[in-house]
Amino acid sequence: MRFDLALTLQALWTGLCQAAMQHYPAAWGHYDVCKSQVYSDEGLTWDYMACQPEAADMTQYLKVTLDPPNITCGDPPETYCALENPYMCNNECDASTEELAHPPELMFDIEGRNPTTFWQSTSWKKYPKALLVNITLSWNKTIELTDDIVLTFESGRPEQMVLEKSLDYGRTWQPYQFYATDCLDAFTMEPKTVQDLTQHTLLDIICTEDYSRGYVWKYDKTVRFEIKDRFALFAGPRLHNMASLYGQLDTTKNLRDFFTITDLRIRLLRPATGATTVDENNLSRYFYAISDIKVQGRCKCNLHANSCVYDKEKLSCECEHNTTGPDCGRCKRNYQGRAWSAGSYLPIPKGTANISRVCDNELLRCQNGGVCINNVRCNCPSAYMGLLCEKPRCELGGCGLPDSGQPTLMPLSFLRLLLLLLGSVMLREASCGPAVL
Ligand SMILES: [Ca+2]
Repeated sequence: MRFDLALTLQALWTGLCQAAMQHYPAAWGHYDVCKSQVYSDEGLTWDYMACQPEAADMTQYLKVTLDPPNITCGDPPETYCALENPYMCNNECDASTEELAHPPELMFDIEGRNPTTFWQSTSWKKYPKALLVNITLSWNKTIELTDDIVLTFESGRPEQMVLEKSLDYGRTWQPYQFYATDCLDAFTMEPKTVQDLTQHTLLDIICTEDYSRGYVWKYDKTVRFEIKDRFALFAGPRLHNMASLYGQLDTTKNLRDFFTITDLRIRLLRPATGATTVDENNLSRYFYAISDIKVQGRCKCNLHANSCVYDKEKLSCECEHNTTGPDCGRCKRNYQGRAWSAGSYLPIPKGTANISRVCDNELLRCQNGGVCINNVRCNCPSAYMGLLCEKPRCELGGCGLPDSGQPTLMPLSFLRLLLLLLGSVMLREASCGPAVL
């Protein structure tokens, strides 16, 4: 099942963009400014810096897909019982009644009011066959996670689940974390927590029992993937030393890729049962329900953009530094004097833009007597224009080369006569229209 919030998202994004467009003073390590004008020996020129968009709530820009597609409750309507009390059966799901429907988009709406809104699966009526649900979140864009992924369950938390990520738009998947009440039994993995990780084992994939034990509905409703605890291994407990983290991200591609995704997949493998045995006479007690999913991140722009736009249901970076592409992953046409490279967080605080060069003394020279300025522009003689001064500057009507054998431009007076004639014909055909002359 797919859903689409294009219109609302567009409005939200416009608001966000306006906020993002305001340039704040270059606070230490924020990388929010891509370039600034400076005076140098050659006059006013641009100083380029590494830059990245601000972190935002990324759930506004995703598409959600459920597998199997008909796993959402309510078609046909069903009544559910409470996990802790099989005789309390007042949870009704009916897809055709708005107040009783639990579609997937309710995992991404704004919470804070009571009662909560949530997506709910069908119950485990095919027990002992496993109740499996895949929830895939797709951005169709590389994004970098900046905060913990948090799932809030309305039901008991699942006894077994896996969080997976993709970096290639869903073609291949890697696990991010395993969750189980018994890691050994479920995945033959030793239970661990994020606190067991060190700088050297940060990329290890662990199974944790922290978020599966206990089925008390009112408490312990969240399942986390701890991004900040992992950042803290380099940046310190309160992330006060982000320079250290940025330095590591700069030099370690694996680490950078670890926090980068295009898709997330939540694989729900076994619902909460609250006991060692399943009550086969009351399978309406077992199901999944999720009220909220939080994913904070930013568009990956390779440190070449400080804003990202959402247009036609797609995020893309607003690239600077003569780069282009959804992730600013290549040089703009005519700006390929040097191979493309990502910007760098170093040196702190401004980083390095690693700008694609327009001109240099070896590969891409300014032509027709132009002079290369700071590798980013050619200072052209007055008779020439273009990036490399390759085009003669044309005066009005003066670019023709009458003796070259190519068709010559029509004289201006002849053109005007032709337009007059055309105009009078059109005026006869229609009573109103654009003025011709
Ligand atoms: Ca909700």
